[in-house]
Amino acid sequence: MVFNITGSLLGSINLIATIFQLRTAGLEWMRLPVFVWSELVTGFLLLLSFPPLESAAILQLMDRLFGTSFFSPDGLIVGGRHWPVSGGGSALLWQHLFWFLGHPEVYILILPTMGIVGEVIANNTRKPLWNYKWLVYSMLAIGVLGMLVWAHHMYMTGMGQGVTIFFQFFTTAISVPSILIGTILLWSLWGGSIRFSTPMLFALGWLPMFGMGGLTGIPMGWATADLVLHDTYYVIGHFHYMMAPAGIMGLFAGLYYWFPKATGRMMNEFWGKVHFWMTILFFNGIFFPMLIQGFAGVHRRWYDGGAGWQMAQHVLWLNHVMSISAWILAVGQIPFIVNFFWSIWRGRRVASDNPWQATTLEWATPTPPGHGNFLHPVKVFRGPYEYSVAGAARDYLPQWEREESKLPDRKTASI
Ligand SMILES: [Cu+2]
Repeated sequence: MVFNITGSLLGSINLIATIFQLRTAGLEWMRLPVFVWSELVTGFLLLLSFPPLESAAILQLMDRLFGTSFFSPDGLIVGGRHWPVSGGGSALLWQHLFWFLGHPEVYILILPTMGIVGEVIANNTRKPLWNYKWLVYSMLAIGVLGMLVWAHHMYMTGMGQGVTIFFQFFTTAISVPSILIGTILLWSLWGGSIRFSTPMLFALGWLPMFGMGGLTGIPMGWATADLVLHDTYYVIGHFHYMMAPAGIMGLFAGLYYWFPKATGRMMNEFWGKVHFWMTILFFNGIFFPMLIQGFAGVHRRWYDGGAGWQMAQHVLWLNHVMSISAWILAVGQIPFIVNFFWSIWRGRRVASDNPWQATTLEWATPTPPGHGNFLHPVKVFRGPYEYSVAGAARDYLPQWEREESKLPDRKTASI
């Protein structure tokens, strides 16, 4: 805990110092790329949600080793014997502390991918993100609301109607910024001259996967629907759509996008596309059938996968679909692994420090970036996504270049 608090303090001081440093370099809040925003919100969620879990883990360790009973109730029988402690603890307290990490953790994993997808979409549509500011506000709103919804995992614990209503309300509320983010990123495609590069394919794949993950979550945010769906494969399907197809598609988008900056070489586009199609198709082959099985009532903790249950018989064949999809998905990662390592040493060298003709600051660094990142101090002159500015010589105006567009007032291209 002491380490946590010290770490948090040092982290905050570092963050504030960095922000001051950035302001003197001309970087205003609304000039930050969305990926930086997403990492900022993620950083705060990490600071706020991990210490409670770690504290809870220490308390649990004390229950196990030193005879305390933070989480052990009265009359607990383990292995046929009474638990040899005083009791009086609450098992539900453990569940609360776990989900106080567990829910924000979901946003910790998905928020950075929202940022990555924003970067990749702006770069590959060659136009500013539509409603950049509302994308930022939505991510901030998710950061705040994400701390207030943890007990929607616990409707079945009998925690009472008042508490349930609180968590239903905020769970429903958090779908608003989430849907806004999906909509903003989707509408940013409108009217763009789209480059279907590998990172862009993964970013485009992220959109429907994030949609599936988000929309399938809404019914479970309501206690009445959750009575039916709780602990079924529907939950597993929903959760994995968010964490695996959406989370991992976003991760790959970022990996293919920043690979040339990190290594100085391009990854192979053809094998990147093979990897994309294998991944998106077979991800769905695994997780979509789970939603169907969940509606049929297949329980997540049946040891036999449903074989011994009458109500599961007509959806049992989907287990094979999922298993086969999982194997093909694994095979589909081979092109990526080979491409990744082959490209590190043998890939085509990048022609410039900015091979995607991007606008954000990381592309002003040498390739690969050395110690201290920038060779010279950089100054920021404009918003993060000044693509296709009318009157400009090229279809992108990097943040660090002084050249002004001929349009009168185009300080933030994002409104
Ligand atoms: Cu949750």
